[in-house]
Amino acid sequence: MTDQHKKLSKFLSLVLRHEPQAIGLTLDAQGWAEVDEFIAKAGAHGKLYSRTLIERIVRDNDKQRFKLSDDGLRIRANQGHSIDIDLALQPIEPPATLYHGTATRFAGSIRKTGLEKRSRQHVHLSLDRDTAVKVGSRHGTPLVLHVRAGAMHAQGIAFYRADNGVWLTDAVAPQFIDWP
Ligand code: HQG
Repeated sequence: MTDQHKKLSKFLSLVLRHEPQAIGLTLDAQGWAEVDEFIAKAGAHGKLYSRTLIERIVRDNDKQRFKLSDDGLRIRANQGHSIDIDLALQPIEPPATLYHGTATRFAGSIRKTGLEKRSRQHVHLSLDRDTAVKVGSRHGTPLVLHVRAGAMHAQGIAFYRADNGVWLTDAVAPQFIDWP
């Protein structure tokens, strides 16, 4: 992927997750945009996409951040939104343990209140430790917390798996977190 493609991939992420209004785009309630409308409106803001380029971005994205509808006419981000949309994911049973990557400097606060979704729509959890290390490293010295997802689920707390494999839940109370 060229640098230019990376930039256009990041801009697509910005529009679909956080700021559709930046190019005058409206997403539907489940976060979908019309591909042709996105191309036209992004183009009017100096960002030049083609359908082929969008298909490539979707296919090659390292975290599979985007999804095209089956008919190829619409696109949405798989997760990570700050805007209020409903991904309409079905709750499913999680594995016994999931991992959350954070930074050591957040430890004191997380011990008090547990994991909160902050600016996003969910708390993001990973199936494997390595991914959690990477997620945590974005914020500073990584700290990997073990979340007792199975126990939470047994108490009726809902879990979802986004189309790119990221696990999502509303919040994780301190009693469900195991510290390293
Ligand atoms: C922390 C990336 C203090 C939380 C990744 C995290 C992921 C608290 C930060 C996705 C806290 C929020 C999401 C509390 C939570 N006190 N800090 N009580 N509760 N936090 O970026 O999980 O590249 O919104 O630990 O791969 O880091 O965007 O969430 O450190 O999948 O596709 O508050 O974003 O994917 O940070 O990352 P974020 P995240 P993309």
